[in-house]
Amino acid sequence: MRLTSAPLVLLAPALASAHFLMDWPPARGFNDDKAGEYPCGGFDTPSSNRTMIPLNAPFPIQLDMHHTEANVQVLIGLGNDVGPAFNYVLRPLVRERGPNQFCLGGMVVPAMLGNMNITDGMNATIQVVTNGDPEGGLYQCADVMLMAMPLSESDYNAHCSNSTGVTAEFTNTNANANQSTSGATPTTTGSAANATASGKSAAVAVEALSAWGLLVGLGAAVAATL
Ligand SMILES: *[C@@H]1O[C@H](CO)[C@@H](O)[C@H](O)[C@H]1NC(C)=O
Ligand SMILES: *[C@@H]1O[C@H](CO)[C@@H](O)[C@H](O)[C@H]1NC(C)=O
Ligand SMILES: *[C@@H]1O[C@H](CO)[C@@H](O)[C@H](O)[C@H]1NC(C)=O
Ligand SMILES: *[C@@H]1O[C@H](CO)[C@@H](O)[C@H](O)[C@H]1NC(C)=O
Ligand SMILES: *[C@@H]1O[C@H](CO)[C@@H](O)[C@H](O)[C@H]1NC(C)=O
Ligand SMILES: CC(=O)N[C@H]1CO[C@H](CO)[C@@H](O)[C@@H]1O
Ligand SMILES: [Cu+2]
Repeated sequence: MRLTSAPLVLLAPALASAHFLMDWPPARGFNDDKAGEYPCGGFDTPSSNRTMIPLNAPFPIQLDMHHTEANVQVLIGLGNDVGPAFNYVLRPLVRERGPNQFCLGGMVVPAMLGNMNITDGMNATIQVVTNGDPEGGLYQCADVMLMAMPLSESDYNAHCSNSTGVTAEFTNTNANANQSTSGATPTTTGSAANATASGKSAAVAVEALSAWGLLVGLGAAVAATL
């Protein structure tokens, strides 16, 4: 992103249709025409240059949103070349509003995902899915190495900012972001609506969902304070 930020500024009008960009961890690549191809927006080959992210400790995902609202979901696949196998949900559907910088804070890859023990140095690919223009999905992937070392506060903060007016509602719905329309009312379950109604009850409701239950609860609390 550091390398491309200057051209992005220059080309800003031309990039109005760029859907969304995954700035950190840096995406494999972005191609406006292929952004709707599952998985990874047309980039099938893992990057040889992986970004180190912490295992079992919080990290941010920094996105650059080019729509005024979007449904956002974060998936992860474990291994050196996950192909289309993004088997774990790191963050269920988030309803985001407002253009430009959007940070998904407090992301955590737990030491155990499903029945997989994640070890220091294991590789993985994180995929951010949003809804399309107006149908289908938009996809961006980042290849990472999971390290048993937390991010420093300065590293975290350097990759987590929200533009003024950007808001997010966290849900615990199972809906995939690419299955919901671009409208203001994505298809969600009753529990999703409840999750945004009260941080406290949301935390209780999602606890059974284990790995990301706490995060969703925290997220709802954050959303409630916005
Ligand atoms: C939609 O995304 C899910 C994962 O969230 C994926 O399994 C599915 O293949 C995608 N659908 C299409 C049509 O690409
Ligand atoms: C992770 O990927 C890198 C290349 O990006 C590779 O050098 C390394 O061996 C991989 N780690 C494991 C545990 O396979
Ligand atoms: C490798 O990744 C780092 C951090 O993501 C980035 O700063 C650097 O420019 C990348 N290098 C190459 C050759 O892509
Ligand atoms: C940005 O907003 C998101 C969602 O509400 C939150 O997770 C994140 O912590 C915020 N980050 C900053 C730096 O405000
Ligand atoms: C994961 O680690 C736990 C605790 O060390 C162990 O009991 C379990 O058998 C491991 N599971 C796998 C699939 O290796
Ligand atoms: C479990 C639960 O409390 N479900 C409620 C969620 O909210 C809807 C209305 O938005 C209620 O109808 C459900 O009973
Ligand atoms: Cu778009």
